[in-house]
Amino acid sequence: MKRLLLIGIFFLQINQMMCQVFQTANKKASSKTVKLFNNLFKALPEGILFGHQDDLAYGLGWEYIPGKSVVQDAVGEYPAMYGWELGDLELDAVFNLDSVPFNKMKEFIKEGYEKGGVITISWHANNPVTGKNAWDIGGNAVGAIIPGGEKHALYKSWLDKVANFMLDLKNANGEYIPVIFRPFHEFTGNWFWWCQNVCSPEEYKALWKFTFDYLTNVKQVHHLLYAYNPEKFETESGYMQYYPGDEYVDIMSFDFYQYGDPSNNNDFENTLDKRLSILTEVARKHKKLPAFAETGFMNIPYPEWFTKKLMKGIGNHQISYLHLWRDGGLVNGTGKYRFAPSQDHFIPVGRDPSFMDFYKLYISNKFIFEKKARDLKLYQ
Ligand code: BMA
Repeated sequence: MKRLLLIGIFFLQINQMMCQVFQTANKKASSKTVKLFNNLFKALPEGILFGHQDDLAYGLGWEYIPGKSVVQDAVGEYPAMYGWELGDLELDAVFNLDSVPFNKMKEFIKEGYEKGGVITISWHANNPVTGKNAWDIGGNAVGAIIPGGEKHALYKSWLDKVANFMLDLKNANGEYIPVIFRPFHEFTGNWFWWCQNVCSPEEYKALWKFTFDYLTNVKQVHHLLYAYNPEKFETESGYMQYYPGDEYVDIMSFDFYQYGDPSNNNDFENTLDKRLSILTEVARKHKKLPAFAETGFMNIPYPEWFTKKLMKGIGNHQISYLHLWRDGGLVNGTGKYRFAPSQDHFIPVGRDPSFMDFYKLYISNKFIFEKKARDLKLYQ
């Protein structure tokens, strides 16, 4: 009897090991979070989850219409990933920096999760030293908020608010909704107060580790997967320069946008291909999930950008997800723009010409949208 029991336990353990090959950085991660992480690995050969920022909140010419979605309007199906943004939460604001009310955001997060989708959250936090926005690079801000810095207590109070927000994200059964958290992104640029021109690798790593440890061990937030996310890089060592360590990261990603006129050069797809080669290789070595965390071509002036540039650059690289940036619609006050095709009256002649091309991406079978994401049962 005892022997049978031991054999039973042995097979149970083998089974668990087979199902959870990939360890999350947070060793106390909730079972749904561990499942999501492992299911995303399993889904790599199935295609790339398609995501869109603020998708359920607004598009060109509309905002907060229940059930409405930019991607669903374009192709008839919701995306598989929903991105949201916490900037200004640290100031106790009611709305984020793009005018999305945080209480509505929580509802949208639940809605996306209930559709079987994946949630990712970024944080354009204000500069903790100058009090200006995330794009203000003054004041050696990272040095000031890491342990020992004069604004450290302030930063902890900000993380308390981030934790409270995260701990409010529960499904209908009261379980926490897993979130891919992507703080301090694009650090290889020169436009945020955490970027390489104003923050050393040591400072950045200290910030990342403190953030992880505080949210995990002090605030007991156990439903986050952490995404490391530079913008530009040319080599593996360049990619790894600010990497805080395998124990602090779940997802390796980067951001890359199209600029200029892509009709007379192949720069975007060539660079994308090269960076994806570096990314997928380094992620494989470190047993992390590779992802393309932000992309787009503002207003899509080259209508075949999705197939001729984006898909070309992606080629056969296996990445977990691709996330298209937001459509600045009625909100924000800085003018209308879009990264996904959108049918708004402000587009002068008929439909946005990029619709057809986006539809080709949709039917290419290379991407995962709502239905397939649901079929993949990412949380089970
Ligand atoms: C940027 C722009 C800004 C926005 C920020 C945070 O890339 O879209 O308008 O405030 O992201 O969402």
